Amino acid sequence: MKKIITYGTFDLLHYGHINLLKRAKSLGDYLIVALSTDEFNLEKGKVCYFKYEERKKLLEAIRYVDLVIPETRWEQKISDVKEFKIDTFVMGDDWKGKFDFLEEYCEVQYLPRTPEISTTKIKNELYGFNVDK
Ligand code: C2G
Repeated sequence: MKKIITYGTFDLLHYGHINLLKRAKSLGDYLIVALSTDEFNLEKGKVCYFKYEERKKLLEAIRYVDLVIPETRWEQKISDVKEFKIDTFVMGDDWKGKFDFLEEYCEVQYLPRTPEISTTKIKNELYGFNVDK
């Protein structure tokens, strides 16, 4: 069984996220999503609309997602890859190059983002003014 892992906040879940998860799952048989906790998001400078448990419920309802685990810190990726015996680490290409250190432990793939959509764009258009994250 080929195991895939990806990481993210997935707030205000949208089709760009779904495109990423669908392509990530197509690379193997089992997809783990490491979901940023509310506390870790603050470290990332993000304030989520949906709390962790709500974002987790949404992700668990997606057919491509097999398991959701918490992402609590930047440094957990190597231990996650080892613990879950991951074959491929996947991220959108806005992160291109940032996680190449994982190539020592698994395949690393950066997939093209869905360009026209983002959580920030949704917030800006709904609120009618610029939010920074
Ligand atoms: N994504 C995408 N297309 C979009 C928006 C997001 O492909 N239009 C991808 C991102 O590239 C990422 C995933 O969806 O791979 C989740 O995006 P975010 O929730 O914004 O994740 P991020 O805040 O970048 O967190 O340790 C890694 C971090 O937790 C990544």
